[in-house]
Amino acid sequence: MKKLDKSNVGVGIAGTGFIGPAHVEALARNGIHILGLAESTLELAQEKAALMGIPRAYESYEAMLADEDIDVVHLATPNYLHYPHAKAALMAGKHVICEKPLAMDSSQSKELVELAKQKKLVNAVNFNIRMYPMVQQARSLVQSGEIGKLFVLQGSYLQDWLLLETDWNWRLEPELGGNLRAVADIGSHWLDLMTYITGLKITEVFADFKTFHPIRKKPTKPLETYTGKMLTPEDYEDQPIHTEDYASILLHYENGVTGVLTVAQVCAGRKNRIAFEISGSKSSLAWDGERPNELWIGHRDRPNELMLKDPSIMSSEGQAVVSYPGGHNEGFPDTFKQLHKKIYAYLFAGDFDKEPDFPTFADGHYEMVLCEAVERSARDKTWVKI
Ligand code: NAI
Ligand code: SOE
Repeated sequence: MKKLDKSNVGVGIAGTGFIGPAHVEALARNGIHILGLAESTLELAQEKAALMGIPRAYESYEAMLADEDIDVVHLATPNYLHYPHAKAALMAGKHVICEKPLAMDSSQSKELVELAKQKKLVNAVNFNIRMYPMVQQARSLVQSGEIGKLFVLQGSYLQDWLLLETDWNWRLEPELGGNLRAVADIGSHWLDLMTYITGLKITEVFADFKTFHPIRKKPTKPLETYTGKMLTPEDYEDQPIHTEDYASILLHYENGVTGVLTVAQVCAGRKNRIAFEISGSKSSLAWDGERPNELWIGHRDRPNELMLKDPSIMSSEGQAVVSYPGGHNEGFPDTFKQLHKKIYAYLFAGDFDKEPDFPTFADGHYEMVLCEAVERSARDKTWVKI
C-alpha cells in the first residue's frame, strides 16, 4: 500500500449538503485538499465542485470509487447510503470516514466493522463532539479521578428545527433515516460522549418515546437540511410520521453508575443544545454545547468553578484539540478540524495495529446496538439489556 501524506493523499467526498462542506473546510484547514466529489447528480457535483474549488466532479459515487487516485472517502450522505457506500469503498480498498449513524441496523454495522478489519483500512465515524476542548478537559478530569467515583450521568440533546408540522427533512422518513430519528440522529452523539468521557458501557436501557406530530406536511420538492424555512404553504402534502420527536431514556451503566437522557427536536429556542452533567463522589461537571468554551465544575466543600477554554491551564488531551489561545473561542467547525487532524495523523503514520484515538466503526456499531435496544424498550415498555 502506498505511503500516504498530505502531498499525495487523494480524498473524495460523497454528499455536500449541510455537513459535507464542513468536512471539506476542516480538511483544508488541516492542509489537505479534496480531490473529487460525488453528489446525487453530475450537475450538482459540478456545481458544488466549482463552489468549493474541488478539481474533480464525478457522475456517480461508483465513478469516484473507480478513480485510482482516491485513497480515502468521506461519506456525508443521508443515513441509508452509509452502509452500501462504506462497504463499496472498503471493497475498493479505500479508507472510510463515515458520518453517523454508521448504518441502518446493527447487522450492517457489524459487517462493516469486520470488513474494515479484514481489509486493514482506516475506518472512522464522525462523532465530532468528542473534539470540543472542554469535552476533552472533562474526560481528563473524570479519568484522573478528580470527580471521584461516578454516580449519575444526566443530560439532554435538544433542538427546535423540527418543531412545526411543516418542518421537513429526509430524517423523518424511516427508509432514508432509519427506524429511530431523534435518538439515532442526536441522542447517539450524547451516548457516545458519555462512554467516551467515562469509559463506561451501558448495561440496560428503558425508553419512553413521543411523536407530537403524527402527521407532518411534506414539501413536494427536495430540500437540504435546515432549508425548510424558505418554503411557502402551498408546497406541502400530508405525511404520516412513525419516528420519535422526543425520547427519554433511563440508563444503567457498568459499575452501578446510573443515567438519564432526554432528546427532542421540537424544543423552541434550543437550536442544537447538547448538554451533560456528571456527578461523582468528589465533584460534578457540567457542559453545554451552545456555550462550548465553558466547563462548570461543582463542589460540595468549596466554591464552584467555571473554567474557560485556555490551553495554558488545560490537560494535555484538552490542549491537543485547541488551536487558539484563551478568549479566542472555538466551536462546531473546529471539532471537525480536530477530529480529521487525528484521523489523518493516524492514516499517515501507517501503523493500523495501533489503537486509534478517534471514533471508529466499532463505536458506530456500538451505537447501532444501543439504538436497537432503545427502540425495543420503547415498544415493549420494559428494560432491555445490551
Ligand atoms: P443533507 O440532506 O443536507 O445533505 C446530503 C447530501 O447528500 C445532499 O447534498 C445530497 O444531494 C447528497 N446525496 C444524496 N444522494 C447521494 C448519492 N447517491 N451520492 C452522493 N451524494 C448524495 O444532509 P446532512 O444534514 O448534511 O446529513 C448528511 C449526514 O451527515 C447524515 O448522515 C447526518 O446524520 C450526518 N450529520 C452529521 C453531523 C455531525 O455533526 N456529525 C451534522 C449534520 C449531519
Ligand atoms: C440534525 O439534527 C443534526 O445536523 C444532526 O444530524 C447532527 O449529527 C448534529 O450534530 C446536529 O444536528
